[in-house]
Amino acid sequence: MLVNASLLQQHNESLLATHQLKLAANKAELENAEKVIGLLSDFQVAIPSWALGTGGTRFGRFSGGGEPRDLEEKMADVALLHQLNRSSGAISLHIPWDIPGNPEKVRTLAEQYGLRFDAVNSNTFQDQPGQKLSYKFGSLQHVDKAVRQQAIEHNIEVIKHGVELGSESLTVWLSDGSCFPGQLNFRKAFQRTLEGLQEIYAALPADWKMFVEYKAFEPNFYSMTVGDWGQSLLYAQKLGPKAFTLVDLGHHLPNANIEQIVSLLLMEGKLGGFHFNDSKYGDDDLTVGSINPYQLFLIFNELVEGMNARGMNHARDLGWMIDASHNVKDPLEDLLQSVEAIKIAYAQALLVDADALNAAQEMNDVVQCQEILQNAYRTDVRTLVAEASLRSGGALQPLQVYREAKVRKHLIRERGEKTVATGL
Ligand SMILES: [Mn+2]
Repeated sequence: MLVNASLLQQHNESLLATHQLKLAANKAELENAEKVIGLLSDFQVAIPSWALGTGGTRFGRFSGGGEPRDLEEKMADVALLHQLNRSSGAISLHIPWDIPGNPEKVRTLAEQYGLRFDAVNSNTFQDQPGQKLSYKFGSLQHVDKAVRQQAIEHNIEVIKHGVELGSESLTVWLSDGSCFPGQLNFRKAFQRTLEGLQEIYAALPADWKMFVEYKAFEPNFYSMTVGDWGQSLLYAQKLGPKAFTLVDLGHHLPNANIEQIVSLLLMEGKLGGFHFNDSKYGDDDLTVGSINPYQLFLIFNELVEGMNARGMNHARDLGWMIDASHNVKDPLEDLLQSVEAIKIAYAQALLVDADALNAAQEMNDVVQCQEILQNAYRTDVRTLVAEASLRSGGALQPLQVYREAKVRKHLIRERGEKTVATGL
């Protein structure tokens, strides 16, 4: 469902006077306010299909009601988010959970909603019903060539689905690894995985990218075969120019300096994409910016600095996506919060005075460096984010409209109390 246009308009009108006062104050204080608003309007964050339903833990899953039951309903949910914030104009599919039955129909629907298809995601971390061979001991790393071949074929199948929908990238996340010392020969596991990735890479269309996502631990707890950015970069370098590292914020060991990782990957031209979420302990899949918004800002600061250094287009040259799914919030409300947090951090990073920071760094003026960063971080940019949404036809306060329109109540009436959106 989409929100009634007149309700959206009423909402914006009711907040407009106060909004304009705040905007005038922002513009008086920030000389690049207009530029920031323009960049925010261009910025789009892809929504993963699996975040539209309530996530679970290995202990249980509590359905929220009104969750999308199929791909069309998932697209409808993303279209609603995009209607409200004008920044969620892309959807990332998971195969086999979201195999498009009728690609042509799905494409037409996406066009009607103004959505495009972001990276398609393969799945060799689960056994599917009727699957011939098991991934219990890994997929591309497996000691049995037949299992490796099955995983390669699945990834090529995923590319085909993506091509049908107009997607331009494949994200490969492997759960491969080992749970106990001695279980695996690290070198053989790496080589087998590389060979598999090479076959998948060879099946990529000319204008496609492959994102190699890493993760420090879980589901394997002793070693992961793509365990950190060094290993991912090694694969990406060996694969070729269409292969890139994908950084998922939750896939690091505690206290890792993710902003430094981002900076160096950008320097090497090997940062391909991003999965946003937040965490306190591990891969917690919590709402972006809910635990450590300063870290998110520092990451964006390096992204902006690094992209500018390479003359990259902020909105188009990297894949931006949310990857979170948990179990206590309305997933759509959570996604509105996530996108808002991303735009806030991005806007704050755009406020960093790069020349002044560079000058302070060259003078070893450590205090001034911190002042410059924190001055940007402590600026309230919410009005700039709201203005970008308003100018693009969205809501000044997307979450508020979502609640005023009683979206979840309508969705439950339409789809029922107990529906399941993900394949977990
Ligand atoms: Mn991820």
